[in-house]
Amino acid sequence: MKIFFILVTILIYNSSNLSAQQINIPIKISDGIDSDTLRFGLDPAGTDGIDASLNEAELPPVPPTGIFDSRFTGEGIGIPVGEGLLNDYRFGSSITNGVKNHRIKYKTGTGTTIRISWWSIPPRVSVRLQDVIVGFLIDTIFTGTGSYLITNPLGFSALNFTVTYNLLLPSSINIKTIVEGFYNQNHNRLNMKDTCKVYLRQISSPYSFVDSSKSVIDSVSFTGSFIFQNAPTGTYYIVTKQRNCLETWSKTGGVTFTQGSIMNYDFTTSASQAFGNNLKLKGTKYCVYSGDCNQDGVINDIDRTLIVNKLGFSGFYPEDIDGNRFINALDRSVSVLNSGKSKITP
Ligand SMILES: [Ca+2]
Ligand SMILES: [Ca+2]
Ligand SMILES: [Ca+2]
Repeated sequence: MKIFFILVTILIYNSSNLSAQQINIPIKISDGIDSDTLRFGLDPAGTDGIDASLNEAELPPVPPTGIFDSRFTGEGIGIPVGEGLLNDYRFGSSITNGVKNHRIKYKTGTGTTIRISWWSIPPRVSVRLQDVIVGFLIDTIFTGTGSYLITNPLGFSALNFTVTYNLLLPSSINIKTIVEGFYNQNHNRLNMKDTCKVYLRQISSPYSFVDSSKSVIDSVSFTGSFIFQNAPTGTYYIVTKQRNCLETWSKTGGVTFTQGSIMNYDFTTSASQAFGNNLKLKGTKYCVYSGDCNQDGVINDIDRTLIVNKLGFSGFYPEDIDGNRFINALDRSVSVLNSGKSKITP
């Protein structure tokens, strides 16, 4: 008897381990007399179908009139779960951003109304309940803790149950970078603030884009905060692009990126902070090369011609290499000095 008890305990322990879904949210459906607990959520092993490993099992057919029942169904939404499920987990994880379409159906036993209750919907998850007829006769969004009463469960015997997950927290990198031409050594500041675009790229060929962000580089701190909404944790190259500078890649091998955290990267401390040491020392700061007015990745005669054609212009132009809002021989001279330089990529 004792051995049997231990065996059962182990079996229960193992099966609860098996069903450790990453996101597992209960709701209760009750007709006031009888009730069921239904569960939904996400797991990397989850599919739209029946996932036995996640404790999903097809229910028997809906019982006859007079017997309470509630379940997730795939009817009408193209989800292949047969007669339906008490547990309906889908593919995803604790960092998923996305929408999952479920449908619930229910019938009263001896009760006359249906109450749906929830008490542990996690932050950044919401559920929209809608009637399946037109979608606005019942249309309510629930989060956190609460309940919803359906007074006419014969008229509304099924509801669309749309779950929105916003679990991927934004990540940010404070990037310090100096545009050579804008940098005023005497005052240790930039002549102007300017927008910088940053791309995260894979560290192996073909170095695909992972995410991008845009921010303004402060003229005193030389830093901008770049928010990334999509990139998962990994190792990436940080690639900067600015108005008239060479595209510049971060150091060889890439940079560790931790999703949901605040990180820092400094291009100004040494040449090797850029791939191929593609930075220029100005005073004590390593700067990105200025002069690529047409942003083709190389500084050459074409850029110089663009500057010459705008000599005497005032305003905000990519040909204004030093950022003083005026185009003259000084702008041209920076481009000439950097002639022949090009972006260096893995
Ligand atoms: Ca499933
Ligand atoms: Ca160019
Ligand atoms: Ca200028």
